[in-house]
Amino acid sequence: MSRLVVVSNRVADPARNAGAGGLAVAVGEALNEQGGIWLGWSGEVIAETDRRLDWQETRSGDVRLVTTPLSEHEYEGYYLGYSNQVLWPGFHYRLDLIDYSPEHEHVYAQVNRRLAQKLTTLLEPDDIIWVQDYHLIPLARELRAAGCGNPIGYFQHIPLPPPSVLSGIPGHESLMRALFAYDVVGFQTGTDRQHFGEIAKTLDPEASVEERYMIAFGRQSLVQAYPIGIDVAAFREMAETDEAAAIVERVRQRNLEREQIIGVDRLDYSKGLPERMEAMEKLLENYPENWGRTTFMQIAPLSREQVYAYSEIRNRLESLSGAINGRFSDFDWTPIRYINRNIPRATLAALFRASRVGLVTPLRDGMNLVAHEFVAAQDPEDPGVLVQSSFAGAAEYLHAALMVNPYNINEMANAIETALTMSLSERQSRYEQLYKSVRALDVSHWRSRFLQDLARYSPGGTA
Ligand code: ADQ
Repeated sequence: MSRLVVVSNRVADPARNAGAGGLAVAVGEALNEQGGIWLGWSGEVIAETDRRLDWQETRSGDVRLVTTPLSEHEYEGYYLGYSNQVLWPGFHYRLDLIDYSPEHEHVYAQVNRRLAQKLTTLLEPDDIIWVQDYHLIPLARELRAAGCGNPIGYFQHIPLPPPSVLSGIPGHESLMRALFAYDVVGFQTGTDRQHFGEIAKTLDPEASVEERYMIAFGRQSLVQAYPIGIDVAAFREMAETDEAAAIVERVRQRNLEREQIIGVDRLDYSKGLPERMEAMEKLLENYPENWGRTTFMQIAPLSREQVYAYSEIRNRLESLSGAINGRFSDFDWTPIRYINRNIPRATLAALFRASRVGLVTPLRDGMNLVAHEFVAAQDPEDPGVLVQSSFAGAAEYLHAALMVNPYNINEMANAIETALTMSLSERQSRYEQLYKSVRALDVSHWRSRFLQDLARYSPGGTA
């Protein structure tokens, strides 16, 4: 079997993945099965002059973890700058939040070159290379320039906007051209793939877009939607342990006869958190029967705190939750519990199970794995209801959720009320359909579909 080489912004130890989510588990398991290399940033940031800019290598079973720290300059330009102040907002349709500097774009390209240079010293002829996400779009182009003929695949975890929005991202042309250096390009949804076809045609009038392949800039790539999911059985098991049952019981006792609504998101402006709090306020205004009877728990660990847009949204949420609690709380009831901490995954699973409603209402999201986790954690006999934004990638796959427009606060409040008052039989029937959808998207399918296509559709492959 060929070795698998994964390149991602951050590297995790696959042997210590028990508590981790999404990407780390999916990629770690593939590496454990196939053996190979995982290359990327160690997470350390060091001074320019520090000699430790060198690479470090550790082993985890059959997997070599090859990591480098970033210099302060690289961290600033590649990570905080171009990746997270240009590509992240731009790909999430937030051109208004782009903060661009040509120097940052230059450093982004330099870091990609540095990673590619290291990788070329490690590669063997039949290695298969799988690159993850928007931090590393130019990597294949750099590898090709260095003479690498191995199969290289790219998966984008975040959305891809249509050409009219994408064209606002400084450097977009070069990035889109760079994607055609990959043999396989994967997106989360059919919509993202369709946008890529439109973009290819906009940028290259000779481009051809077919059902499986696209040709542009003189190269052909296999381009497909490979929706990511979670390890459904593992998450469900976590929600069904005795420890989980004890947490569910504790939540129920604390809440007395009250229903819990839950939201779990990194604190990011793409997740629609202020709108969600406003919807809670509207629910209490329009349906006062929920006073004293419903609590909303929002868990939102802080992320990317050095970026201004993130401190701004944090301030906004603190003042919103404070204002709503000030307005509606009583001596024995607080409508919003707002928590900025990371919570162990087993506890999250139990909290999902203890909740009557799950709010997954991003303004834009590649997939959103919390939607999958909420469903996987439910008690089939007495399941909660998923309220889901139609702008989450998950909306393309999880049809039995209550679908909402996260910009329409009234509509969201009404959907929450519908969820809170839904009959047991409707909850069960929606849950059954949702559980089927979540199972069909299990992360093992994502991984094997992508890697099979990459192995088949490669220079020496059979496609
Ligand atoms: P994210 O934007 O991070 O991922 P998401 O898919 O929701 O978004 O995954 C977040 C993960 O973090 C979930 O597994 C969740 O349980 C966990 N998490 C969130 N808050 C937590 C907390 N307080 N404590 C512990 N765990 C917490 C990006 C894209 C998404 C895409 C994924 C996978 O933005 O659109 O679905 O990658 O491709």
